[in-house]
Amino acid sequence: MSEPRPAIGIIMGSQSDWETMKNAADILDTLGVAYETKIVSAHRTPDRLVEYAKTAKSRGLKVIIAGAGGAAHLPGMAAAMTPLPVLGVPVQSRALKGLDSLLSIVQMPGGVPVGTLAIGAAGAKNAGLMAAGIMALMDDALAGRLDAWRQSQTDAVAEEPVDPAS
Ligand code: RP5
Repeated sequence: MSEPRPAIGIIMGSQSDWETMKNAADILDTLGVAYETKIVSAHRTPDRLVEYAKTAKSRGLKVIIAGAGGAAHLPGMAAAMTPLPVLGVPVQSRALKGLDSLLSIVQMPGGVPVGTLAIGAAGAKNAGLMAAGIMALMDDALAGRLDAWRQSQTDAVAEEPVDPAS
């Protein structure tokens, strides 16, 4: 049996972004959503970015998760070249702790949207959850898995705090 065609594209500006972006991939694995991953740099591989963004929809992708750090132009440039929803993840930079990444991604001009998540691992995880939520609108089985995951997260929260193990 062939693998399901990926509906989610996870792209990132550098290999160094993978530690963060893996959090998006991990939650999609947990929820059973097929995805593809690719390093696409707006600055170092601009032709790869153009090819990726312009063919994303015709290749069957439904949502793009784009993570980058510093002068993080990848999500915005991808959004400029595809009608698909683009979720932007600001990767935590060494110099400015990701504030530069956040501002680079979030301040898009009206007309070219990027749904911007939190800086770092939480943002990547939530981008994966949001992408799954979008796909769940068209997939009842996935909607059920997402509901179950959310319930297990709720169930895992204790009523009272305990002292950490010494
Ligand atoms: C950005 O520059 C990447 O998204 C990465 O977050 C940052 C640093 O890249 P490397 O110098 O680690 O390759 O393009």
